[in-house]
Parts: sequence; C-alpha cells; structure tokens
Amino acid sequence: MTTQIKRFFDDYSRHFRMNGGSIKSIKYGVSLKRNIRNDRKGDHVSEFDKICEVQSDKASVEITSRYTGIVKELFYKIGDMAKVGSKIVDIETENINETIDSTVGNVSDGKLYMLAAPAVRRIVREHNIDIKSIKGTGKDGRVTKEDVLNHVADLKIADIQKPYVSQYPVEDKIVPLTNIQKSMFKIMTKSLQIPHFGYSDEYSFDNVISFRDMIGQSNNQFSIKKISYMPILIKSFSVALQQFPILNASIIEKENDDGDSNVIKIRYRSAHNVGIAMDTPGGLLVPNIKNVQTKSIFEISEDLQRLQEAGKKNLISPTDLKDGTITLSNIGIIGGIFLSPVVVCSELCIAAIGKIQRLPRFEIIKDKITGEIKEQVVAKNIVPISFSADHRVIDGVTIAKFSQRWKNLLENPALLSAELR
Ligand code: CAO
Repeated sequence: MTTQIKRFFDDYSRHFRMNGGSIKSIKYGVSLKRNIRNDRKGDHVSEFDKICEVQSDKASVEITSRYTGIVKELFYKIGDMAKVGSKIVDIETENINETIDSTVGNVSDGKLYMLAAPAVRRIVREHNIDIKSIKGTGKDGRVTKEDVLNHVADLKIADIQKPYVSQYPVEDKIVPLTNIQKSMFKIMTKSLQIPHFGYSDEYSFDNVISFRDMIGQSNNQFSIKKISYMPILIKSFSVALQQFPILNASIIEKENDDGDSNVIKIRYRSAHNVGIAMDTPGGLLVPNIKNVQTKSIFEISEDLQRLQEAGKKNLISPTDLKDGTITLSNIGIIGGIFLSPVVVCSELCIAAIGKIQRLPRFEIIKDKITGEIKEQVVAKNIVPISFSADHRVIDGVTIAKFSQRWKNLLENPALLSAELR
C-alpha cells in the first residue's frame, strides 16, 4: 500500500476553471465561510464528505472531498481569503488506481450508452444525475470522475445563479440578501438622498434603424457578432456630452484637508466611461465602457460584446465596474416606456431607454404637385427616453438641452457621422 498526498484545492480550482463558473472571476480568491466538518489534522475524511463552504462576492459553494483519507494539513482558517488555485487541505490517501475498463457501451440498439468506469458510474448514481447529460472528455468520449465532479460543480453554480425572479421565496421564509442585492441596497439607499430631477422625451428611431442596418452589413476588422442599437446610443450620447461636461462630472462632498472643512466641489472628468446597466444571471450590474469619446461605434460594439459575454458568466471584472462617469440603461429590450432611473452618487446623470414602438405620429409634408404644406399621420419607430439628474447641481434646462442635442444626433445619423473624429 502506498500513500499519497492529495492537494485538494488544486482539484477544486480545476473544477471551476473548466466550468468557467463564477468562482474563476474572483481573481483575488474566495473566502472560507464555513468549515462544515471542523476537520483537524489527523481527522479521517471520506470521499464526498462536505468539508467546507467557500464564499465569493457572488456565490457560496459547498466543497466535498474527492478523497478518502487522513487530513494532513489545513492551509486556511475560517474567514481567510483563499486564492483560487491554491490548496486548502492536504489529504493522505491510499493509492487506488482506478480501473477504467468495463461497461463499454454501444449504440447498436439506437440508444446512446456512455463509456464510464464502474467507480464513475457509482459517483453518478450517488449524485442522482443522468450520465447522458455529462460530456465525457476521456478516451473515446469516456466520462471520467473529473467530468462528473465538474458537472456537479456546474449544477451547483447554476443553482446559485438562478434567474432573479426565481430567488423569491415560494414559501414563508426569511432569507438574507444576495451579495448583489446587498450592494444595490447600499448604493440605492445612498442615491436616494440625492434630489432627482426627471425629464422624458421621445425620439424617432427610424434613421437609427437604417443606420444600424447599414453599418451592420459593412465589412469591418472587428470581432463583432452583430451591432446592436446600444453602441450607436452610447457613441451619440458621448458626442452630445461634449457640450455638457457637467453631466459627466461628480460631486466631491467632503474634503477634509484641514480635518474639519466641508467643501463641496465638482470634479469634471474628460473620460466618458459610460456605465451600461446589465441584466446578468446574478442580477443587475453596471460595468462601464471606458473612454467612449475616443472610440468608434465598432470599438464600442466590441467592448459591449465582451462585457455581455462576461456578464452571462458572471465574470465581469472589478476594473469594468469601477470609475463609471455616467450611465445608460436600456430596459426597452424587456418592455416599459418611461422610467425613473436612479442616479448613483459617484455620477450626476443617468438616461434610460424604453421600448422602441411603432406608433402613429403627425408629420408635416409638402405636396409634390401643389406645393401645399399639410399634416399627415405616419407610422414611426419611437423610442422613449427618460433622464434623471442630480438636481443639486444640474438644472432642468441643461437636461432638456442635452436631450435635444442627443435627439438631433440620433434622428440625423449623418450629423453624428460628421461629428465623429
Ligand atoms: N426596445 C426594443 N427592442 C430593443 C431595444 C429597445 N429599447 N433595445 C434593443 N432591442 C432589441 C435589439 O434590437 C435586439 O434584437 P435584434 O437583434 O433582433 O435587433 C434585442 O433587443 C436584444 O438586444 P441585444 O442583446 O443585442 O442587447 P443590446 O446591445 O441592445 O443591449 C444590454 C445590451 C446590456 C443593455 C441588455 O442586454 C440589458 O442587459 N438590458 C437590461 C438593462 C437593465 O437591466 N436595465 C434596468 C436597470 S435598473 O434596474
């Protein structure tokens, strides 16, 4: 009998790395939340025993032991930050070389049988999963123990990241806030101390629709799957902002240079780091696209695509979430007309986009034959836009003028193109 030390967290990190799950996004590590078994050096631990719970800023996952053996070393205490990929425990095991023969399936009867060793099938049974739902990475598509454990970890992550609505209790119970809710609670409570000024308007979107179609068909050197309306909205927003730098500014409320002075100042910011409210599996996040004022619509598309893909996997980095200067929220994808968006305290303005609708509107036309000016009702694509601004430093006229400017650029994309550098 030989013994070997199993480095447990190496395997754990491999799980998440392969799954691309949320834990990987926490570059700095996960904190050890609960030591379920209270294992100490010398304790016996069995395979699949729950040994600890780790907590990232978005997820909490129970970790089970992959080995039966004796705890040789514990590398972290409860509450410690464990770097992803570092080990948390050494377990001394008997060296069992798994045989991977047997139960080789066939497809002759029209059914798919998965290749897997008996020990692997046992693990599959214990977790009550359908082996056919696991993608085998072993020889000839054989399902390995690693595949099963990765799949189990995937299911745990999927469970944690259930859509927002399904997190509401279906029975009477009291639950703590999720990490994203905690952060929303803190930020929004502070934000609502700001006196908000609201302003709404509707813009014709007809020309944006044809503009998007046109640039969507163009050959470009960027790795963009498709151009959505957002990059056009973001770029035109930034162009309009050039004339209204106050909207991209922030308030410095306290400056304690001599210990007790309390001076309010406005910080103007040259970078347009446009925050995009994003609906992710974990909840609302607002990453920002940096330096929009220097970027083309294609570059903004690329950035947005990267953020959307990262958002879907809960892999948006802290850098993407930091240093936003103004926010755009497009809720129109889901529905809604006019909104009352909330300004975050590090910014002074937010704009929200409602649903694009085909609606009847009056249009003034000149009769080609008689030259007569008349009104007619036409179908138009209309997008409702709502603004909120910090009314302590921004007045209604500024917002109204900014909105007119943005509207002009969107309704006349040729003008927008002419203003691009
Ligand atoms: N009205 C109607 N349809 C819209 C629309 C609008 N305002 N905006 C976009 N769409 C359409 C797009 O045209 C696209 O359809 P087609 O590809 O067929 O044209 C479809 O909706 C999906 O758009 P998309 O996936 O390409 O997304 P996008 O780039 O337009 O927007 C993002 C990206 C991140 C803004 C969006 O995915 C999102 O998360 N929105 C929710 C924002 C949110 O939660 N706001 C509330 C914040 S406060 O709680």
